[in-house]
Amino acid sequence: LSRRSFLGTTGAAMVGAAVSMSSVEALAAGGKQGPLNLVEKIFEAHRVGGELKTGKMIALKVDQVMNHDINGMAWLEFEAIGLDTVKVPFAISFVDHNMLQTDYMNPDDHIFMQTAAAKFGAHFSRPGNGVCHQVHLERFAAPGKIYFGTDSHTPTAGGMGMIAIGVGGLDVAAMFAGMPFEFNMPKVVQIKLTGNLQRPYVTAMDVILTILQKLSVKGGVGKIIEYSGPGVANLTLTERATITNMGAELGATTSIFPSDEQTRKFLKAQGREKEWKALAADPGAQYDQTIEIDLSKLEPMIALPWSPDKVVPIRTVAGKKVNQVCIGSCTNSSYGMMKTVATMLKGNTVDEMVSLLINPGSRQVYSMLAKDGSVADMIQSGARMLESGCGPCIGMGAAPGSGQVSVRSYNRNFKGRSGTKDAQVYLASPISCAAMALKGEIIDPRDAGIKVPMVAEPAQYLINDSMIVKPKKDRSKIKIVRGPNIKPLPVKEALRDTIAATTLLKVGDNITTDAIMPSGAKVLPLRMNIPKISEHVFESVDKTFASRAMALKDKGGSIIVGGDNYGQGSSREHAALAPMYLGVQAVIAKNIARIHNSNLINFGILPLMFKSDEDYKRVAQGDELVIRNVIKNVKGSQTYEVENKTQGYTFTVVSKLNVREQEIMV
Ligand code: MIC
Ligand code: SF4
Repeated sequence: LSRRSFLGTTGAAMVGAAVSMSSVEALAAGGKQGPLNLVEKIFEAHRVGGELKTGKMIALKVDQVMNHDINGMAWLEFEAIGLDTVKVPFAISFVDHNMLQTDYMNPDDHIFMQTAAAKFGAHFSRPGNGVCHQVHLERFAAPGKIYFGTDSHTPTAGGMGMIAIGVGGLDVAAMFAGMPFEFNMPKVVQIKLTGNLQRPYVTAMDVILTILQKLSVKGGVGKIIEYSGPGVANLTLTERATITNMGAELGATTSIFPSDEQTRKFLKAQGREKEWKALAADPGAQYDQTIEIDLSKLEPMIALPWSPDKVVPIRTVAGKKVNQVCIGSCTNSSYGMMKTVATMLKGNTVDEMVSLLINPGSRQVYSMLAKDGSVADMIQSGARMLESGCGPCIGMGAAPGSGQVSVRSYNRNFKGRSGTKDAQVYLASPISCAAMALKGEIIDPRDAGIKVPMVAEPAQYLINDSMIVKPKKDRSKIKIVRGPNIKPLPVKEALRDTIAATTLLKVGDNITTDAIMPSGAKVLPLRMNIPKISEHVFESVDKTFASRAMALKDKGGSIIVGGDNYGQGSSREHAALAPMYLGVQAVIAKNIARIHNSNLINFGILPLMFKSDEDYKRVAQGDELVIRNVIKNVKGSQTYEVENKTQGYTFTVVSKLNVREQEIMV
């Protein structure tokens, strides 16, 4: 293993931890008797170590792995591991996020990604081919498989009856290298669906918005959501994918649907019927919790600014003027839904105060809409067509004006994510969005007086994989192209035995990775340039954070104090990597969101939890804290005494690292 980068410590530890785990732990033990739920079935078929038991460590063989262009770093990390080829059955890189080409930076990233994928034997989905989750669902997802990606919405593929989980880039680099994935088995929650949706006005988006209203952005933490019940059969595969996509907003590890005739129908229409198999929970399977939802009772819903769980029925907030509407993204881009929108727009005109932007999630859907005339109907109505990519969802173009109201069929509306800090971003179904674009105000689509057709998914999709570059057999002459935007990985220091650092920032509950490390057109092109991107850490919360942290970097460094669900939202590893670069030693929070927690560990920042709310309340920004015997405690009691030198008292915090994480940490 190379010692050139932080992987010298972290990567080596990851490899070591994985190898020791899979050879030491005997497979014979740890199985489960009796009826299995769907998650357990797929886990058991992939288990290479550990136990199939809630809260216990389990190691899984991985079938498919992906990264995308804002986590191109995963290739730098893979390089540092020192292998010349990926060792996982299927690997793919997508370019879909960083699509604006206003200078050399993003195109440098694209060519780096393409040549790295080619060199190491991965597939490459070219810019313009679509958003990773939509494309993966169409062309690669298959029932029963296990799939990991550097993106929190990887669970979109759970609609296909597979396990699909979002993780950090370094985890993906390890999986590119063929390592199993090890984690603590989450709880499995059953959501039992009954009844039928009141189509066309009530959609899959309204299902998941309703679930978000009930469970909140913390409701899925530490859980996998398994859908079942008589209501499932009537949901199409693409509707299921909308629901599993936004399971990420619940904080769930992933969400999954059974594989049935709907699944077969979709795969057949994609020319992949051979990949189908039926999969469902055994009768009598056990769950940690069961929630029932009657689909017939749902109505059109909307999430208010600035959290996807601030959900209310649309009719309760009707009448507010709308300035921008965005339809598409990885959440709601099925052909059927897009064609429905086109038919609503046909012969009508978008309100003169509304800018309507449409980004179909994949080139497949876009081409089909172009062929059948839907794109012309959209353009004629006054819509602005964007390319198949993330676009406005991640603030890459189309930022709303100051204080403007933007309604989107997307999955996230965190403050500032649109590119405009005070823009009021709402989330609703594509049908609700189209009605609002025409009426110029927030309106329940049932009250808009617009005909909404029922457009079914087609029996045959338009298949053309020419923008997915397959790996070549002879890769010896391929050179990885590194433009000036591709900077080497920063070096990670070893974990200190005594952390004596300043509480540089204290924040409240539900702080998102968007707040820690913003996205948007100015920041995203810096993803391969850690010193530069680090200047933007926490800029919307505290403009001086980065410079104050840099000043303390050589004087003991800093500590961040967080509330509940710290680091919720995305898989953004830069939300850990950039703080590491700025000298952050530890995060002490009430609790830390799953992917962010592992990103912190991967980049050597110690994730610690308060034992009482009182301790959280008492510690103040600016306090000097000292934590001793860190190394011993990481591998031992995982309990740490923290001396607050400024206020003169001591409190206790804990870490919850599994064996593998302990090895990575020290
Ligand atoms: C997002 O939707 O926030 C992103 C951009 O797709 C992220 C990925 C990232 O920031 O690295 C995600 O969801 O994980
Ligand atoms: Fe792209 Fe938005 Fe989907 Fe993230 S949530 S993958 S930014 S479309």
